[in-house]
Amino acid sequence: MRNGLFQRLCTCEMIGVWSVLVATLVAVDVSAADDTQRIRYDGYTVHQAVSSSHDQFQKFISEASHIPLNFWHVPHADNDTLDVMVGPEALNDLQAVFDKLKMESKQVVDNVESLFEKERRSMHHIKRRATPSIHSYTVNYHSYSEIIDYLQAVSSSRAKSQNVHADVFSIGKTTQGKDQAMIKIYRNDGRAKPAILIDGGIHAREWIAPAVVINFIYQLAFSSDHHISTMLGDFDWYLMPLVNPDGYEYSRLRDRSWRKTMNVNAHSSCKGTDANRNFGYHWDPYSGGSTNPCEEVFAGDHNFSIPESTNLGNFMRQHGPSIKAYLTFHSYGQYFLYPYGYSSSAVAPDYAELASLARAMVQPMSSSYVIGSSGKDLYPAAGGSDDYAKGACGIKYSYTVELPPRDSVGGYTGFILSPSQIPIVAADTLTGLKAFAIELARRLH
Ligand code: 0X9
Ligand code: ZN
Repeated sequence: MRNGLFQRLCTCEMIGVWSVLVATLVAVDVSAADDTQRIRYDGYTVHQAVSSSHDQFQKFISEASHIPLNFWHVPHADNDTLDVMVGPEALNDLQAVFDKLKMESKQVVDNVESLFEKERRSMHHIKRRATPSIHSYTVNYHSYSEIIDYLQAVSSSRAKSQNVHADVFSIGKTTQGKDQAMIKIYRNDGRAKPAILIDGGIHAREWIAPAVVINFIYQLAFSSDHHISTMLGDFDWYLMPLVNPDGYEYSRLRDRSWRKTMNVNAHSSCKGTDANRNFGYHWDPYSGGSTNPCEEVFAGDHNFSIPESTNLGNFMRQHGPSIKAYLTFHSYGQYFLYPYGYSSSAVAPDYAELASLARAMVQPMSSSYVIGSSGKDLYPAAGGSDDYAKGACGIKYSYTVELPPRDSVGGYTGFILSPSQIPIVAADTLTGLKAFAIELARRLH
């Protein structure tokens, strides 16, 4: 990582339907992780219980409202699991609620701090060179500043090529002043093309999502595979690895289980908003969200109350007519969700087309995904970016992809995934993305 506090990264031209936009990106340097300031989870455990129905889950929420819990996974369907982290002092209270509601449960992590430590160790084992190769960014988790360096390196390396271009620009700044960096990868062959928008990292702790987007950027920019060439012939690609860099840095350096953004909330000492409850299409904090700033799913005081969702929403609205598909990567559980998520009765009229395109993507992949309509087949949550893309911006094919694992893999659980898994998950997702783009191009022709 470079040391300068503020680093001017690039001035790059955005070429396209919106004429010329000049943007500068500023990388805010973050100090190396200081373990004394890290929130520790010694003795914390994660429990997995089966939730038979939405009703039972709601009962659980109300019975457990007095217990300090951190939800790693909320059930997305009937008989799905509920993964919840609890501190040692509240363990008996949690067990009592499980018993009262007759919910079967098992302990899946016996010491959360050891799991986090194991992840940190596995990241350090990967050698870093003084001058990292562009490829080296694809095999580990990286800081915000390194991700900006990576995008810049991809862009300048592509600038030497006449064929494929990669323009880096900022769609706006976060609460803490970091740039929300986007890279547009495209082949300039004189034809206006439809676009596909992909993002990751709306939720801070879901590190595999930015890592998968970073890998996909690498493939699009450098692979000589003929499918990639077709994908660049058919579409322009907008890729944003990190929608929520403030939260991501906080989860890297201070609290590994952090989900939200980092904004200060009025009349509360609790920071942050769940950016995926804050988009302005049928925004409703009472549908899968919360009005309490201390909750992980705090939806904000009103829709678009934070810059992270506002900037992305503005981008989607401005480019909605050219963007034909939007994929937002989250983790975990291996779900492929399409709108609408805001209520259990809202189903997109063209849901069958969305479901069949999702099936086309998942079919050649080795991981199996559950495909469904967020609110109806699964559990409702309003204010998602997927709903906004479709409902407000007219982006027909809009999806939330919950990446692996389903629950645990190789002793890692949930959003703690060894860096050795990054290339595996990324390669499988790439297989799906190729199928997705081929099928989408066929439908658009
Ligand atoms: O709850 C979410 O925001 C997503 N799941 S996660 O475990 N990554 O937090 C699912 C969002 C699905 N889409 C909508 N409800 N609109
Ligand atoms: Zn998420």
